[in-house]
Amino acid sequence: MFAQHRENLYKVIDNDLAFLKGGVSACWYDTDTDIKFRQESNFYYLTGCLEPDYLALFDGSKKEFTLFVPRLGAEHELWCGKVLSIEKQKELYNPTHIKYVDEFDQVAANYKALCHVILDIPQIPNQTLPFEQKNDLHALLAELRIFKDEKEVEEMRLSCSINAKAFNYTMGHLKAGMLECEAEALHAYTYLKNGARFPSFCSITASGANSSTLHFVDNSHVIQAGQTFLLDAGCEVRNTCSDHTRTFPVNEKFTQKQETLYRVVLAANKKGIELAKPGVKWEDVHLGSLRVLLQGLREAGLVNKNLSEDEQHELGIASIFQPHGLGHMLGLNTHDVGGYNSEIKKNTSDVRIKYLRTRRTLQEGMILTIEPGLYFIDGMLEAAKADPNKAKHLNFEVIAEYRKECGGYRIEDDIYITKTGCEVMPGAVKEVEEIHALRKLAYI
Ligand SMILES: [Mn+2]
Repeated sequence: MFAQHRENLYKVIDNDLAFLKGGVSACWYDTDTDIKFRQESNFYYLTGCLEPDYLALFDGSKKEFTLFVPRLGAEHELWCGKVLSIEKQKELYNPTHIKYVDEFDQVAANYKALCHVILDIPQIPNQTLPFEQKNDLHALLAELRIFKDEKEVEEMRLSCSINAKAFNYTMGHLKAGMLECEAEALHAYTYLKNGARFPSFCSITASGANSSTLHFVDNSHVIQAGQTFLLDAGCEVRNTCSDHTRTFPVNEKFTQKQETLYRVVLAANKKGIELAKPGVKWEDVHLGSLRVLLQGLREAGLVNKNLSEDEQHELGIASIFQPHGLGHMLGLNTHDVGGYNSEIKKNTSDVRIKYLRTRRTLQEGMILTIEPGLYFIDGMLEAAKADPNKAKHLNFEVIAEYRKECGGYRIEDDIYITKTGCEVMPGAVKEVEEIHALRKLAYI
């Protein structure tokens, strides 16, 4: 997998060089307490190396890869364990040449070509290089990283299947009276039990109205009976990030109103999955899903059914309830690289698509999330109320009734774009009856 990634790199850098500095080991502020190390994704993509303080130099003219490893001694062995031999590291990472980091300047002096680099990762101090540099490696690698090969898809299936187990376990064990962070623990217990060491981002475990904060990470409230609960979380398998969201009742079953809105979001989720295929623009998938959300809101009475659906769609009425985009690229980062580039620009004028994390046309090999949502966000609703063009489409009394029982909703799956459509990666249960069955187990 990594040798193939390097081949792909050599094609785009031609006879030039590329230099990458891996993630560096770090401690909490002014202490000697280690921060768990997580490799920088581009470095991992090209080397497969998961350890800190390495450098890598790629020579496009010879298609050679030199790995520079830290020179670690007895002091390191005392605190951190056995130091891998040079032979072992050669076997693990398969570089053309292997050198120590302190030999870099001497080795680099032999090269003269233009060097593509990444200089703008805040946590990684820059390196002085003896080459003429071009800071475009981030963009070059992003164009490669958006297309996943079969081995990367396998890693993603594994990451997703562990995350699916963690979600099902949480849904089968969460009870009223627990803290939101206990839900985080139920989820983490399962992915750790299955060998995934890291969450792919700060888990969002939000009860009731807290789930209308899109990136809620406080997770400190007591979960109350009768609320809805939103779990948005993922894990990493060798840096491959899964990312799912499920919304479920704190009680054994959704109330009628809770279930009505759940089914609206579920229909929008399924529409997104149905529309995602090669050749289709991501914003059309987003808008298609958003229209289903609008139709559901009309049927449920939150949006005025007597006025034109087309007009409401154009006006972005559904975006009052789901302001965010339908999803994002997924891979070695949760919000993965490659959403935009110098040709694919954001559209900030259309309220429906201004928060899209990509505007690409879908192609085979991409992995994205599909995550429609429905939230009651005071600021959004107040702004709509103050705008006569929008206010007439909304039934604020009905919205107030729903808000008494319903927090925010999101249903997120991870999809892989195939030749003809998309494959939904393993995910937790999402049909109402399946959710109710798991919730029942929680109270046995
Ligand atoms: Mn996501």
